[in-house]
Amino acid sequence: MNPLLNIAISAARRAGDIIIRHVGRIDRLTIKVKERNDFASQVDRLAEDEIISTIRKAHPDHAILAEESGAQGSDDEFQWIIDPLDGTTNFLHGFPVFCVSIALRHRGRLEHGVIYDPMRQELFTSSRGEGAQVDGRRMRVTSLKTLEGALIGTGFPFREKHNLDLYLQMFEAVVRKAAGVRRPGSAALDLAYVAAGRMDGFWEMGLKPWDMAAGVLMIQECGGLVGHFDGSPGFPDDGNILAGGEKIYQALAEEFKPMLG
Ligand code: 2AM
Ligand code: CA
Repeated sequence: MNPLLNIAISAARRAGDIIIRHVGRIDRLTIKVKERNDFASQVDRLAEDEIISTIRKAHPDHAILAEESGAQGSDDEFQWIIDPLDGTTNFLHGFPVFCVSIALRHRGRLEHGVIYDPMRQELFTSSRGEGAQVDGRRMRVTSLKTLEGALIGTGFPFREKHNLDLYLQMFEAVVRKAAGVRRPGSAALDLAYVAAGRMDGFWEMGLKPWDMAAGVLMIQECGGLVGHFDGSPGFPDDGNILAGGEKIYQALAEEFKPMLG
């Protein structure tokens, strides 16, 4: 196995262990919102420090872009893109859907991606040109051709509420056409599920690079498409991501296009 992918796997597992040690340590009935958020950011920090020190031990010269500590180093050679705990709100509630996401970009191109679900101990891995695996088994995106029968994942807008009107239009269209819509609450894990064909498509607004990077590579390596709401391809730098098996991606883009200004 590629040594860089191995480092990502080892870092993700270590971070997952830290997260699991803290699950359920918060008493929702007595603790104040502020204290809960502090607790979450402490766990995020611990997990992120573990990931960064694992990487730094092997590659002190590599750049890092991480949710908690931000950007260190330049992104023109190797850059690790890290979300130490994706699905923090779920984690805080003991709702068992969250993950660690780590990607490695080289000269702007995604090379490796790892998403680890510490509750199920499921490991999703991908390297460019090598496909993607869940616990070593080859993953494939859906081959479904129409929204009828499709299970579509999404996330609700949380930051810019002015997007809510557009989002609700999209939501209505998908609810009317698809077999089901799910909102699990961890965008990175959702993207891994699209790669695995567990969901046929996915869209969400306002995501950050660390929510998406590893999952984007996985979906592409599994034959799926990733891009913008209008169906144009490419990494969604604006944070508005559309993803899915080829036909489902196109069908969602056809629904969304008339809604976009
Ligand atoms: P996070 O848990 O790492 O913050 C869910 O819609 C997705 O949005 C998750 O990947 C979550 O990542 C991200 N997100 C970022 N900020 C959020 C917020 N304030 N509330 C809910 N989700 C948020
Ligand atoms: Ca995240």
